[in-house]
Amino acid sequence: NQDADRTARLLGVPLDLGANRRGVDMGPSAIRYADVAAELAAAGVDCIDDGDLEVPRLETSSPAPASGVNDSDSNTNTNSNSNTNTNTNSNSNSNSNTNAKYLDDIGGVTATLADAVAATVDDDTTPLVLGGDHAVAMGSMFGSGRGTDNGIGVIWFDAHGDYNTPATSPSGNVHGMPLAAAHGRGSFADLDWADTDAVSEENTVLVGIRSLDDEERAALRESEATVFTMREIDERGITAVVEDALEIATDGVDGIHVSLDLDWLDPTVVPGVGTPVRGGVNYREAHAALELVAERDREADILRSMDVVEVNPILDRDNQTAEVAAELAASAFGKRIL
Ligand code: 5AB
Ligand code: MN
Ligand code: MN
Ligand code: MN
Repeated sequence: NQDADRTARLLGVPLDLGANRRGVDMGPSAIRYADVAAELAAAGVDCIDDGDLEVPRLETSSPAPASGVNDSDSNTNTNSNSNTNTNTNSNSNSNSNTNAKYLDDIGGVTATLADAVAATVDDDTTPLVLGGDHAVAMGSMFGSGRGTDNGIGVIWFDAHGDYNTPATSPSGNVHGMPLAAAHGRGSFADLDWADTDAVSEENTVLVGIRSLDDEERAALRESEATVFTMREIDERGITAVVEDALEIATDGVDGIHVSLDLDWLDPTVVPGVGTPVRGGVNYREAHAALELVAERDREADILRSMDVVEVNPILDRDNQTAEVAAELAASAFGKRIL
């Protein structure tokens, strides 16, 4: 056991409405089954498990926005919050969100999660959000950055940029949009649950990217975010790249959110992801990266919140992707070999 003085709060969010296939809703269970609590204990971290948020189920939700034209009764789910109807002016932008499936339901989950994350951070406890698809990161970021003077930095470990908007998305899947939402891009600027002040764009760093859609690439190029693709990792090595990412993400903000999409790793290491892309980081590189986060945190107390997302047990083999998720979270929270 090690001498960290951190308390982690597990917040499970079994959301799959943001992804294009079933299975990631079982991620929180699989990560718990992989004994994330014991992994965290080995890092010297006390762990409180708050269980799972209630989320609308795919079977009882409609992909079209409740605010869409002539579709005012589509949002019939009893779990969705009353604040999910985001377009108060139904004529101005009711069409711009129609290519974001289940956006109203996802907005309700986001708002609930953001409140839980903000309360956890206020309590000097570190939220570890267990996804669920990557849309949950909106709630993590909005809650983590709430009330900060300068917003928070973000390190986004992912194969993908997740920088589409409803207008640019080729799939309509919201898990490809959370970082664009955090920066208030496109129609996300009009949604009342999307807190565009929570995250500082210039303190946003994407690491390990290897799959971008055309409009998404253009949006990222003109954004203030820093993108380290796999090519930079190939050339300079994972530690140099992550050191730079930490420098940029922490500069002038109160702390950072670390968002770990398991498809960041190579699919040979993590078969249980819904959108695998060849050519990702290997097991040791992933640990090195998250151990550097912990090292910087020991020096300067930078880690405000983290999420581990996109674990799909249906596609996994022997729960190994969930195990990797649990181990990497523990590394970020300070687990050391010596
Ligand atoms: B993930 C794609 N860019 O927008 C899209 O797994 C994939 O959270 C998004 O990174 C992948 O649908 C979302 C083609
Ligand atoms: Mn991804
Ligand atoms: Mn992602
Ligand atoms: Mn995915």
